[in-house]
Amino acid sequence: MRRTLSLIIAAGLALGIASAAQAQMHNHGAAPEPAPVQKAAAQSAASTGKINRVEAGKKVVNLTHGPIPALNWPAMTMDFGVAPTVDLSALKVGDTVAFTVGKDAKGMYLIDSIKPAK
Ligand SMILES: [Cu+2]
Repeated sequence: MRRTLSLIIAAGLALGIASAAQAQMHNHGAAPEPAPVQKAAAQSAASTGKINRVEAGKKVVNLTHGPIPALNWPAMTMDFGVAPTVDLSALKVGDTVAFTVGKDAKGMYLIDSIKPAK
């Protein structure tokens, strides 16, 4: 009995570790939070990053960004969707940029402003 219990605990710990590892994974584009009756007033979080790729036609940029404490994100490299109103034509690979990221109507993270940073 005691042995069974510790096996269960060990399994639970393993699961806990697995889900912690998953939280580290880079998939915060699709916010898994079950959005309750929450805000149309999504706040934007500001950060800086470096451009690795620009796909102006698809409105996607790949950035290596610093930590974004407001979103609880570590530093990472990722693709971002970019709001339709944002002009990507001035951005080049290798540019350091200042950007803000908010959420679109579906709760997807989306860059709502981005510009070269000095
Ligand atoms: Cu990221």
